Amino acid sequence: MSFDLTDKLVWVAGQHGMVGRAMMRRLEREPCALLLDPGRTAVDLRRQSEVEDWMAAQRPRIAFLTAGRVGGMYANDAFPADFLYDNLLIEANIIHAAYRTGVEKLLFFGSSCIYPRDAPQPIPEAALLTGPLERTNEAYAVAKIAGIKLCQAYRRQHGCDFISAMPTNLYGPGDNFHPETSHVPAALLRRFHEAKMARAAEVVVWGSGTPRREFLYVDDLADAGIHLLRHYSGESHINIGAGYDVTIAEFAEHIKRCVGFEGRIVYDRSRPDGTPRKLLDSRRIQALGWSATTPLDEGLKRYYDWFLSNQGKLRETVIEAATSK
Ligand code: GFB
Repeated sequence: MSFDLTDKLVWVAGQHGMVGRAMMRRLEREPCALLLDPGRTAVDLRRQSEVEDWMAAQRPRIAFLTAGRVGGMYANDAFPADFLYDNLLIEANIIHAAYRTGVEKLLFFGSSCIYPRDAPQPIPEAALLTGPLERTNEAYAVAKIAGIKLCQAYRRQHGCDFISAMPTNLYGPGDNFHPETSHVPAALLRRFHEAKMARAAEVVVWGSGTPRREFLYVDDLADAGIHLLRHYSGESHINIGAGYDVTIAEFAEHIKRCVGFEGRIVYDRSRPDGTPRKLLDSRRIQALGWSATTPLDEGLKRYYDWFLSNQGKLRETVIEAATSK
């Protein structure tokens, strides 16, 4: 099968986030039309009637659901109400409105944290809901699992061609560089860079350095998203990974080398490690004809070049207590 994008109006929900921006860059090479996000003040994606009215007026034919509240392990742990509430509302509103307005195909992006903390490695899609989740990101994981189940339910009950993809840990242009709420790639890139500029003797890395993570360059993810849209239609979510993992200590060494920092690395063991290992089994997407192409050092080089040329306008998402508003 090959789903055709020609002349179709495509909406990337969340097009100002890292994944949404990468999707927009990738879609510029496709023969489709791109719908610009209405902006948060015009349409709050957590408000059902605002989403329904906007989608009914714009009538996108294809939707990529990248919008959501995201953050690293500290943000997930500190703001579970926001992560659960915002993500549940955003995905339920968009998926339901997509059904009501006859969206032909929708791709929902989840996260590798949907899997049990002690899932077998590499993690197959079938590991979903087979064991307890990692405590620090349980709220976000439950919301993302609900998104998968929404796509499946609308497919079963209404015949909607809604699919979902589970990316591994991501990095790339447009990342959130807030020192506390970011994921490890942005936190370390910034910290090593600032330490180099300040000629500091050491850089602090959270935790023990022993957890293992798989890192995917965000433009590879966007390419996988287009590939799945074209070539996949089914109930199961599909993993998207790079195919190999590294320890956080090894990852810190890669960033240190990329930035050119010459001091020491020290570990702050008062900070949690989170899940011990998260490596996705990406054989299903590989069988569909897609594999990641950006090696880690090449991706990090592009990431750092982007960081250097965007000094002064870096995104630093401060997570505030949205649910108390
Ligand atoms: O990227 P990160 O916050 O996400 O942390 P998770 C990954 C690992 O890096 C953990 C270590 O073992 C951290 O202890 N780490 C070292 C750091 N230094 C730092 C630092 O300065 N900042 C951060 N943030 N980590 C997230 C979930 O889990 O994965 C999300 O919380 C999402 O829900 C995302 O699913 C993909 O991989 O642990």
